[in-house]
Amino acid sequence: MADCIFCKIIEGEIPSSKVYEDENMYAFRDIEPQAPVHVLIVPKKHITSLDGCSPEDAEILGKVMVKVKEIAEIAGITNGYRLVSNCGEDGFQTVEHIHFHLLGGRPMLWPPG
Ligand code: DGP
Repeated sequence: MADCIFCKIIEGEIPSSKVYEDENMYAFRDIEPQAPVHVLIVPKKHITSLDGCSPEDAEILGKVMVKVKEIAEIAGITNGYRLVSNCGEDGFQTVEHIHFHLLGGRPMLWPPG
């Protein structure tokens, strides 16, 4: 997607601090970390959000989910984490390419606010 910032990061047109990459996903450090460890896990396919995904995306999204624990380990998380996908206006989604925030390195608050 030509004007998508995450597509540009995946293509290497915008620099990022890579944590993990395979044929399906790219994970990198968030530029505005909300926790001591804050990684964005982004499917390489340009899906806009959870609202924008379709049944054909189930395989790739499943592959992301089963890879989370490995990415957490690579990122240095040792005591649990939170995985968040903001969706739409009330979800405070700011980049319209589906992504999962992997947050760790401190106890998380609940409810999240
Ligand atoms: P969300 O608000 O859920 O759509 O999250 C978007 C996240 O993307 C936000 O935490 C900041 C991060 N972000 C935006 N632009 C860049 C960038 O150019 N590089 C990196 N590393 N992160 C970015």
